[in-house]
Amino acid sequence: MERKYRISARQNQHLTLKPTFAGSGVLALIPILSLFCTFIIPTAFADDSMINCDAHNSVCSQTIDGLTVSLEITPRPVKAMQDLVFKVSLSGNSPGQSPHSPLRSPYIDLGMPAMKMGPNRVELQESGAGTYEGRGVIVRCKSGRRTWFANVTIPGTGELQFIFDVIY
Ligand SMILES: [Cu+2]
Repeated sequence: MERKYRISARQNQHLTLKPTFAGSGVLALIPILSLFCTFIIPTAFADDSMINCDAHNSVCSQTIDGLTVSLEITPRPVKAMQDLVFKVSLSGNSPGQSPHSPLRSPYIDLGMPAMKMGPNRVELQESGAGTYEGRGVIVRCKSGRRTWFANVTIPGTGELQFIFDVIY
């Protein structure tokens, strides 16, 4: 099965996925998402000055309304075109109590600063007390820019944006 995939990947020159990704549903989105990368807003620049999260080396945290929201992306370093696990942890206020008990699980929208990107939402599932996990893929942008954001929405509380560098 794996060998068969490898052969077909070689035949399709544009297919850059490694065989280990076979079977991952999110990868089906890559060809679609890649199309949006071409829509660059010309005035956009200095993306890296916006970086507020060293996702390659650490868990990143921000606070909103007394709630500490941590984002961890694995495996590290964070690479494009790879199946990634996004883990969001809520602490500070009891996650199970009002007003910070999410009406539904938090979710993440991936995108690039000042670029018009296609929708790329990572749905998170509760994996423990105050922790939520989901899988997603960051595509390789044709512009060559490597600054991406993860916009974390906590339903009923608000949104936080983690901006980080991605390896291509
Ligand atoms: Cu892009």
